[in-house]
Amino acid sequence: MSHTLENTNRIITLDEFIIRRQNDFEYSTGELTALLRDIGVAAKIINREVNKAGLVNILGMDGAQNTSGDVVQKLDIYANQKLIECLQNSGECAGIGSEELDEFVELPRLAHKTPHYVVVFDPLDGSSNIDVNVSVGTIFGIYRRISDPSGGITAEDFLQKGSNLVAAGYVLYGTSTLLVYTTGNGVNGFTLDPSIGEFCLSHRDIKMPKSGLFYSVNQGYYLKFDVEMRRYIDHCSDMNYGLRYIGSMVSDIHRILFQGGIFLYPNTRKYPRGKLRLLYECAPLAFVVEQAGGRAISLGRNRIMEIEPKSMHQNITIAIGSPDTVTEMEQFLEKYAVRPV
Ligand code: FBP
Repeated sequence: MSHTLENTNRIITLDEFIIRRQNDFEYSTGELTALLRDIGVAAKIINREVNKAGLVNILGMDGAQNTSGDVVQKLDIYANQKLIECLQNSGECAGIGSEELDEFVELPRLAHKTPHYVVVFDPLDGSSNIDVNVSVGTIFGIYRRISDPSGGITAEDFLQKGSNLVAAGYVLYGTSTLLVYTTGNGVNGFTLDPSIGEFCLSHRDIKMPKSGLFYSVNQGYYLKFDVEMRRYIDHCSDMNYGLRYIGSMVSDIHRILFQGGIFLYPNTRKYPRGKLRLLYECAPLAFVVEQAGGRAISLGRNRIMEIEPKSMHQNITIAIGSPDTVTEMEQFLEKYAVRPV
């Protein structure tokens, strides 16, 4: 019997899975494989620090603020640094864009390498939850660069639509640590087995429920939402949907991937264009959710994956989750909208 990935229940590590699925990629030269492995290594290092955060002096604020005005946590900085370091291992990454850095950064080139990819990431999403031991995550997206690989990277290499992503995913540092990713051929999840230090295939070909009875929004902002959003939230409670909001998008999206439902971050007075970042949070998670059968739109009713970023730290409103539940929300926007967002 040939040892295909499908008909086996032996341990399949992330590395083996990536190599065996390499031919799924359009440009399957091993470069993307090496990049995904670099991200896997960074995730293990960050996981080690997150897990012992309470024991070492890495909790709390660094005191600095990032471009979006968020107070930066020490672990944010650490995670950011580790991702940058690890993405230099294979030499396949020409540059990075991080939620924690104002501008993109060109990475030093390895002698015999011509890197064709750039990576965007939110090193530690939900960072406001770190100090209270609530799950946080790393979000990443990989684009094939547009600029000439023999030259330097440019902003256009990063300001690409989500539909240009060649791979995207997240690492969830929760009760266990999971890496979930897609290359456009379905979504698979790998659980870190600390005893062997390997991410092992644990969730094969994840498919999101078509609808769900959970909605996820910071209802504390209810009075600051537009009328159509308030009408939709009223509808959710009329329908006895359960409200679940962890306050770290990766954790909320991960729950919806398995239990269904919808996650919303609408525009508010404080965030007139929404709070979440198109490049580092919304587009990569939209790619994963769509590949699992879900939907992701802005409250302007545009498909997140089709929105062209205008700047590295562009904010966007988002409704993401089970296809039927997002469509139901969309109908509320159409019915009650008083002005296009
Ligand atoms: P960070 O990436 O800076 O952590 O911000 C994003 C985030 O924490 C999301 O993970 C979460 O969904 C949202 O902000 C929570 O925002 P709010 O506290 O306004 O509800």
